[in-house]
Amino acid sequence: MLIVHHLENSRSHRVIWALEELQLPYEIKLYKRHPKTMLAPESLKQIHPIGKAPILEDEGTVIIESAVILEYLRENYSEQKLQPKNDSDDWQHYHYWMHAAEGSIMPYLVMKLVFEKTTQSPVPFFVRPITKAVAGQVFKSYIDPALEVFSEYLNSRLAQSAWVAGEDFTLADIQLSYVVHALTEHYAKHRFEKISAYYRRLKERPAFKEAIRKGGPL
Ligand SMILES: N[C@@H](CCC(=O)N[C@@H](CS)C(=O)NCC(=O)O)C(=O)O
Repeated sequence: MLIVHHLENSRSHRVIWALEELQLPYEIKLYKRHPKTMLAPESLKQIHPIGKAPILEDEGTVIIESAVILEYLRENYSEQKLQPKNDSDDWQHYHYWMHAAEGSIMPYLVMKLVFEKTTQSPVPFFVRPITKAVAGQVFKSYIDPALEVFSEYLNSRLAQSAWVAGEDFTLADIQLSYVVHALTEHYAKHRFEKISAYYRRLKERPAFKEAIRKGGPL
């Protein structure tokens, strides 16, 4: 039996979503975040020493990293579903978005969140303008221009095809969904028409909704 070690309100929603798309039997083990720090509980480290979600267990094999998990499902269980058609150029796009989501785009989104939190954390009133100025400068010179480039590139990709790896929905769309959520809701605020329409299409998929129903809200 496949077991998803799922942290509430997290990226591990994507693994449940993929399992729903593939209509595979699986079990969810739910972990709660620490109410103050929002970190994963120590018990996740008993499954894998890194202690971050998602973790997939398959008959004693323990797999971490969402892209690795999705690729494991593709190689072992998908029967060629949720992937581009054989020998098409779409594979290039598939691999790019599968890796870029966590490897290239997510770090900017996490940095933005961390800097935003820093400016909100309690500091003496005379220090606050300094933390705000530093964060503002980092946003302006480093984080926001990078997010703009990724958003424009994704928007132009979605002007060419319905899904990121061509005309068929694939696991790369699932992997990218968390980034799309953060870009649309928090960074770009629906400035990119194609990304916003794509985001709506992702959320309309029955398997997406079922994953929310079983794993809890994002
Ligand atoms: N790149 C990893 C990210 C893993 C990760 O940071 N997961 C978060 C969930 S959104 C987590 O476990 N956070 C809790 C913690 O850091 O304690 C992946 O895609 O699997």
